[in-house]
Amino acid sequence: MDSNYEKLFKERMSKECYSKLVAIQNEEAMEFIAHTIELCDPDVVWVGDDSEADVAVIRQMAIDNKEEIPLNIPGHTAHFDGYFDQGRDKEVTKYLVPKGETLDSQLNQIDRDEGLAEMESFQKGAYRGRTMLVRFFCLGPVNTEFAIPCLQITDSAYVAHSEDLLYRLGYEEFKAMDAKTEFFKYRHCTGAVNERMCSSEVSKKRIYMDLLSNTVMSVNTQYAGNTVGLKKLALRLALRKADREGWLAEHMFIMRSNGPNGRETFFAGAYPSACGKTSTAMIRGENIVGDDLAYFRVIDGEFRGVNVESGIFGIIEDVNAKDDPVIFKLLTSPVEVIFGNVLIKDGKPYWTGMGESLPKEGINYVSNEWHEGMTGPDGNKTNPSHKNARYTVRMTDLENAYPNWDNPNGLPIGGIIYGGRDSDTNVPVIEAYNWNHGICTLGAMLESETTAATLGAQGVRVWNVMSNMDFLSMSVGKYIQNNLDFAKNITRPKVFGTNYFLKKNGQYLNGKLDKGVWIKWMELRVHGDANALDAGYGMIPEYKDLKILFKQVLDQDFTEQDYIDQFTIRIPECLAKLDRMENIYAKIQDTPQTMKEEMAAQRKRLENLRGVKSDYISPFDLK
Ligand code: SPV
Ligand code: MN
Repeated sequence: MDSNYEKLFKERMSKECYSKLVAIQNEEAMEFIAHTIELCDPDVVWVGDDSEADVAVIRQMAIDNKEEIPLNIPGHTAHFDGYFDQGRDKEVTKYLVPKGETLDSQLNQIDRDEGLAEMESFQKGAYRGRTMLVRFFCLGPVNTEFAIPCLQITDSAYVAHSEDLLYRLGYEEFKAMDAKTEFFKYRHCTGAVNERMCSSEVSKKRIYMDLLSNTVMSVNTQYAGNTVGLKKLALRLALRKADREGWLAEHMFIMRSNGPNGRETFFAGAYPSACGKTSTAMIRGENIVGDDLAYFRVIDGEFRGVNVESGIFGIIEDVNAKDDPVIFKLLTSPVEVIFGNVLIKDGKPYWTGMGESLPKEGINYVSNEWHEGMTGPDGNKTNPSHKNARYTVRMTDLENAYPNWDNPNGLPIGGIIYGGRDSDTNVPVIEAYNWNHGICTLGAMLESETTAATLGAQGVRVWNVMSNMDFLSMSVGKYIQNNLDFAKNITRPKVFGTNYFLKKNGQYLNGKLDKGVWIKWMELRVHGDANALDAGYGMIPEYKDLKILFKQVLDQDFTEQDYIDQFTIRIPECLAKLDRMENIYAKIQDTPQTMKEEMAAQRKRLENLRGVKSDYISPFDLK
């Protein structure tokens, strides 16, 4: 090792940490660590390996430094983010673009030199009086072709603790890798904090991504979507790596649906945040493989996927014993759980929709002395728990985890599902005619009404390509083309669309558990075991199959009127959606030809159907 590093490291770390560090023989990693020490100037540097003892050190550190508060149930802690730090912050999340290079104009960006200088000015000295934590993790199953090693540096034990729950440990992966192995690097600085240990310099919050060096830097934020390097920050880097190497990195869950006679069918699904992604992965009677991020590769001619993560950072609002029994049980069991931005009263966590009445005061995302009716620092009304309050748990603590969820070769994907929050256009479930039609009209035309998972107004309909729009690190056209091209010569998964949010007279038309029926119908379709009707923009279920499935899965009667209400083809709304999409894609320079053709063909089919039938077509009138 470079003797300058040796001196720098030995000065700030224990002998034990030093020997852990030098067992990793990677110059790029050492340089990144050394630069961070020089820039951020920590009092102490702590290096963790994959041992249980080190994981325990981090957990305790988060409590000792008051980033987490222990709760009554052993293993449970609560963490709070600042009032203005309750979600991913798109405004200040930017790509660093070197001079002379261009990045798609849709992407938020800043000149690389300018951005680096600004970031370094905010990170300078940010670890003074603090401990710099050096951690090694792995995206995807370790020691496989999916694996991407990641080096996380942070001064937040909460960030490192979250990563222990959410990701596979990667110290051994780093020790084993050679100098050429590509890895991702993250430097996070909490920055100035208030008395609640939350980042307080809101105006200096920044999340900058350097695609050139596979590095993400964040400062003056704690919310996991902005700081936990391996989550959404890694997804942006992984998209580029996948583009170079010919695989796919997606914002998708993976789950197993249990079909007739022990048949297993795996589905992956993309839904914008807070639109039913986790609950689809957790459908009762089925098994979860992962709930947020998936990598896909072709292995031996098969389309296979892995869960990039090993835990869940899920939305807690409305998780209750009736609707989400498995998660609810876990959240009340003595396993490791980090509650984020819930309400705490007498050591017990509370959240909206948990199925019991909430205390009228306690500690929450607003204050240590919150009470009902209190307004926030922005003058707005506050809630007991934040709408984007979350829980962090390990996959292995879920009783419905698919036993082989960590299969090193991934799992064969039978169906891909795209779903958004849509009150008036799409039917609850539809199947694309083929791969290209599915990618273009369900994935690339995905729209959703906004939620609290990102900062800003809620309920606005926004276009969100494959629910990956927030994380794209290349042009939209190229990303769609990569999806079209992926796995060209293999049997591809079927592509489906779902909509859990259809309304009539302001009321939702579907119950929360109905997705259990849609998945069974999709399972049958993957294997050609059910017929379907051509609705002009895809294939929809027949009444008789849904009637049987509603009885089988939910013991409910599905009436003809239910079928008509839910599966009426709304041609004006479908055409309006096409208008919006054609407008959007006309402005995108590299819209794939296939995309244009699929949109034009869709329009023609819908117009023909309207010509033969009417604007609103009962599914009973389709043949
Ligand atoms: C999402 O918002 O899509 C999440 C949570 O999964 S975050 O970590 O904020 O990305
Ligand atoms: Mn997500």
